[in-house]
Amino acid sequence: MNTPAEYLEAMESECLPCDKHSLKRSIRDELVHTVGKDPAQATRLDWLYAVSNSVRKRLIERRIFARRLHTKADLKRVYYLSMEYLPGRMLVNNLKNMGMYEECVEALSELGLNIDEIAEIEPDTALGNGGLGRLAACILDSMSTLCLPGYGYGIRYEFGMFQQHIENGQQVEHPDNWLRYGDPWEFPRTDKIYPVRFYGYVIEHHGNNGRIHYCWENGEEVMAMAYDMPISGYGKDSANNLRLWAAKATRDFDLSYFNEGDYLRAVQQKSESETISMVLYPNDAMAVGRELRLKQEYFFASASLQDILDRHMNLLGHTIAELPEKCAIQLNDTHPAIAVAEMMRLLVDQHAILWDEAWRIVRSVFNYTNHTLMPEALETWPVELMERVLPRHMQIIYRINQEFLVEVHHVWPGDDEIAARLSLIDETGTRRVRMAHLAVVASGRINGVAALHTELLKKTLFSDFYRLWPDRFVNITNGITPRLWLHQANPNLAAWISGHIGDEWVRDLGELRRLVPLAESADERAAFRAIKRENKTRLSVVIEERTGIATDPDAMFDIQVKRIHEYKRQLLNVLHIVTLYHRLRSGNADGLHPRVFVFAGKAAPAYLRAKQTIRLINDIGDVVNNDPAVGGRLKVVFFPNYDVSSATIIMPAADLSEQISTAGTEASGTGNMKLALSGAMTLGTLDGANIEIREEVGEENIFIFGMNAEEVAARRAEGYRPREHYESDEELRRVLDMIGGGFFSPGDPFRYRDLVNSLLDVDTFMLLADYRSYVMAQEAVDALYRDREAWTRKAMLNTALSGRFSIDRTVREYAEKVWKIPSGCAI
Ligand code: 26Q
Repeated sequence: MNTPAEYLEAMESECLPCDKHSLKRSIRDELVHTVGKDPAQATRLDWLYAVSNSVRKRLIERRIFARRLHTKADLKRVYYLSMEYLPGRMLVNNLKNMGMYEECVEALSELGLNIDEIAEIEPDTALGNGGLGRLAACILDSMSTLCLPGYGYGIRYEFGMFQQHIENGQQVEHPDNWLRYGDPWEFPRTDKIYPVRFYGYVIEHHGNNGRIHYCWENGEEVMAMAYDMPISGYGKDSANNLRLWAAKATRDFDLSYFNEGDYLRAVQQKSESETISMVLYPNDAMAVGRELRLKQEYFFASASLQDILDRHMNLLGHTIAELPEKCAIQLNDTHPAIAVAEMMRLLVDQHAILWDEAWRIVRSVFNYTNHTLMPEALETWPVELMERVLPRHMQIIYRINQEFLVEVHHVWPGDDEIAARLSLIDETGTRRVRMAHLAVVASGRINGVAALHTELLKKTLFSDFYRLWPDRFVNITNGITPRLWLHQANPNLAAWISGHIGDEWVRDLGELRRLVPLAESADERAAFRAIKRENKTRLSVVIEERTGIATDPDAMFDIQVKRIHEYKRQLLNVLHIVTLYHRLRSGNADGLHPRVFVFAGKAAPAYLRAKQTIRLINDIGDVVNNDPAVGGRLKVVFFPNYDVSSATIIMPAADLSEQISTAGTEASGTGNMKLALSGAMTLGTLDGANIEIREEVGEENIFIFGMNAEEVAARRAEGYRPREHYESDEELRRVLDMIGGGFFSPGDPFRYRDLVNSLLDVDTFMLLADYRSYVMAQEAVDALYRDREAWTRKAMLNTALSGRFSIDRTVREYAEKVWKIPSGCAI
């Protein structure tokens, strides 16, 4: 098996067939022999497992072949280290990627089954919070599709992102017990198991070569065991691997207690060590600095690096000196940044590499993607905590810092201020390790996730580093996978597109540009509208099932779906809704086209302001949706438990995409791309990737409002006084008075008073400053929507001109600018 052709031939002859008959036989066989059920008595869940197992067998074959090919060609491996992955459901994704979907539909139908009814009971794999985790899943999809040898590493959380229930209008969190019935997509690897140590102390041994050896001793050991999930690519018979670590108690530990005859203590110890991989932290200022979180980060970083080195040396037979040539590691934000110190420890303490040589290797292997500028989201760890949990790493960080500050001193002699700003240790207040600085000093490339974001990184957060090492900073604008977000989520639009331009677009999204001329055809506009209407009908049905609210698919669907956060300004959207409501009640909005406002998103459990926003949306919905004066022209929906699978229903149904963060706060956004690709018009600020969406679709095909990032900074600098807007804008005053005065919470009139007061007094994210501009942009939206043909034309151009936001373009840029590997498909 030397050439790609031979590879494909070998696959053909050795792998399970994927035709309808073989699948049908396989599904029935799995049902009986693996699930252990009589077809006459099997439940939907039984069938789901039978089908998933049949697909899994074919998927692992692809993985085995792809791995052989990568090994044979001795390619440079890419390791993506992320604490989060949000792939969602696997079955249909794998079937469609592997080109077996139709065959499976038919096989199931011959068994008297409907694929949709089976697929919809699969739980989402929701091991992430939001954009960062979904991006990681899109990147894995792309690396498999482009046949790049990419490995994902992460944590197999027993409980993923919490399930959001809405009770009395309020968010209630429930545990996400996604492994309850077992995960048919994972392969437990009982032989891939590594020890990870915490606590203890460091002993110095003076060797006779004059070198000091550091031994980290005592403390606690936990084992990290691998679970592999093969990741299918589209078409090309390729698959990569996502390796997730689960914590298991060490046998030694149990034994020592057993020996002391303390059986219960031994069992308790076991469950304590296994809590490390128990639960995903919701992104939450509260979680920053928590000991268990630090342990999760180190557990995952250490296991991944031990595995990477094991593969590099023992499986592939390379030397440590060959690391830079044979592997690239990508840090998804600072969450895995402790890996930098861990790699130094493994190289220096375990493999006896000299410090300088080890540091040179680290610097040419690691890269770091930053996803936020917000100070409260930047990870820092108290030195005291780090010293206790990871004593050797703290020493290593001190040494890295010492040598780094010498370098700084050479460039800016005597400038103590710049040294203090750049230091890995923040000495203001209780001393803390700045994980972003650790990631920056160790990385060959540091990237932001959209053009504006990267510019702001260079100008603000990392400005001193940028002066020091300008060439290390690059921009790589995010993208989304067209496989999930168009091919699978929007089958009708996908079929319409393929009917016109063939189906290469699934692999090469730039092809969509060929649809541009169709926007000028009235018939095609009608076809496009019909598809959108079907998608809206599909969403309406689900909304009614989950909320009891009836919505009209002929209304404009105005959508804001994303985590609930002050900077994303769901409240600005709320202010507009109340403005319309007030206008309708006072007879000043007669021409308004009916609208359905859909919100969805989770609030971090301890983020009270975000939870209150959810409650306010629901309170407003209760009033507006039932007010006869509104006559059904406005509907306000809070769609519960937003996750990847509900996003696949919501995105295709959008007319208007709300991307209204305060300029300079949203690193990129990726929902904005999913919505534009689905033919929604964006209403947004000049923030994150909205700016690049405007460049692609043209400024006449997007609604932009509000201050830009420079104006926001200038307003902040001159002293922002939100109350002036309240005083000068009568309509805004009415709206805020209604909310603050209890109009939407008559039984509890003070419920939103603090919220409104904080807008009047502080308004960190400048909602009031952008309010009037937003309302005017909304008027332009309404006017355009009433011109159906003009709207549809622009919506179609949004789809046609979104090709740049394919994750494949993103991954190719990483391959070229960061990982330094060719991105052509080897198969
Ligand atoms: C940190 C410390 C302790 C506990 C949790 C966390 C934590 C977890 C997740 C902090 C942040 C996150 C997630 C961040 C995130 O999703 N960022 C988004 O990343 C997207 C992909 O680049 C961007 O498009 C979004 O703009 C950005 O907000």
